[in-house]
Amino acid sequence: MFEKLEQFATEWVQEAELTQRAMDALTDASLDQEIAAERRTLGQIAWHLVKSLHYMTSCGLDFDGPSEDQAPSSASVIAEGYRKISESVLNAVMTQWSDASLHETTEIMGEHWANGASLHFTIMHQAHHRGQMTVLMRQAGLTLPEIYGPTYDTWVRKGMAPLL
Ligand code: NI
Repeated sequence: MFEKLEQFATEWVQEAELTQRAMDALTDASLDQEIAAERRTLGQIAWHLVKSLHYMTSCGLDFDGPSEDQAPSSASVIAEGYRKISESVLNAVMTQWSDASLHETTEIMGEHWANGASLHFTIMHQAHHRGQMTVLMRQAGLTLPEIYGPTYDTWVRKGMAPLL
């Protein structure tokens, strides 16, 4: 639950930067990497992150999002889509809401959610799917960006034994 717009802005800028790193590391060929046969692919999860930010419009914010439901086959289109909407959601929150708006509630699937809680959920949801992405990215043979700390590749690059 965020109580103040500035708290959200600070956290969002950091989290969006980490997510953008993952998005920018995608390649077209990697997008077809599946969780399991006939289940979501890396491209679909990445696109879900782009699309799902637009759910915040159901809490009264007004900003544009991509209309395509199907995940694009271009990694750069997905990465640019994320760059755009992650800035749009921040801009909408900061210009259309006040600290008081964060305490106002919206009914979401029969539950009353404070807007500040919805924003927090958005960040947690993003971290969840970003974690799924990095596993699939590894399976697709990509070099992973650092998210909350060094990766296997970081240790190798530094000439150190990778931590288990
Ligand atoms: Ni989801």
